[in-house]
Amino acid sequence: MSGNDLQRVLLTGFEPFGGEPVNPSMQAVLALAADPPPGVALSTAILPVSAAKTGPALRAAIALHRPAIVIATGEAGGRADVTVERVGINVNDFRIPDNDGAQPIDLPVVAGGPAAYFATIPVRAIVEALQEAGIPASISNSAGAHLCNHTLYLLGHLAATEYPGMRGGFIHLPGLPEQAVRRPGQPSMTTATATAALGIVARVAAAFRPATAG
Ligand code: PCA
Repeated sequence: MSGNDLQRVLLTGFEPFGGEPVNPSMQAVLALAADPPPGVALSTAILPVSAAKTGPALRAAIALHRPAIVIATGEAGGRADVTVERVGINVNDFRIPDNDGAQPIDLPVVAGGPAAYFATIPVRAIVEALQEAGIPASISNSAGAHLCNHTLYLLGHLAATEYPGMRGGFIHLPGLPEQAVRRPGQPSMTTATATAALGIVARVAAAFRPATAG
């Protein structure tokens, strides 16, 4: 396969937020940037956790890298496995303030936009590939209403309005052991496992060819 056959994957992580010193998504994305999985043309970006800045940073990364597929990732502290999000809804309803102190409640991500966009990466195949590799994973039917959901919604909206054919999805990662140790009973996943998981996600998403009409 020539390099030109590879579909470029843009993998994004988020900066730490909510007073945490680290974000597992940032750690895993940086690790993959340093050691990309074979067979994937990979670009990476770390996004700010900000209602005002996340969208512009996502747009800038897409304009720069021109990916066929965008896989955004973030932290879902308290979840026990890698969750592949199915849908982004047109709601900003932040449980906690973002890193600028903003906390939109009951507002749309895109005023006048559709209610929701489904992820366009193969969510079920990704979950199955992760499980086959011995990594706990499941489909999630809600990405919440903070910046992770916001990002998944924006990916759908950008594909619908500016980047036809671009596919997008969102992966939530559990907290890191060093975070969970301060919250007894909270599940966690190491950066090594989370990094392996995102490598698998990128490979499965890039190998997938959606059925074309006709
Ligand atoms: N998790 C938050 C926002 C940034 C992140 O890593 C979320 O689940 O929306």
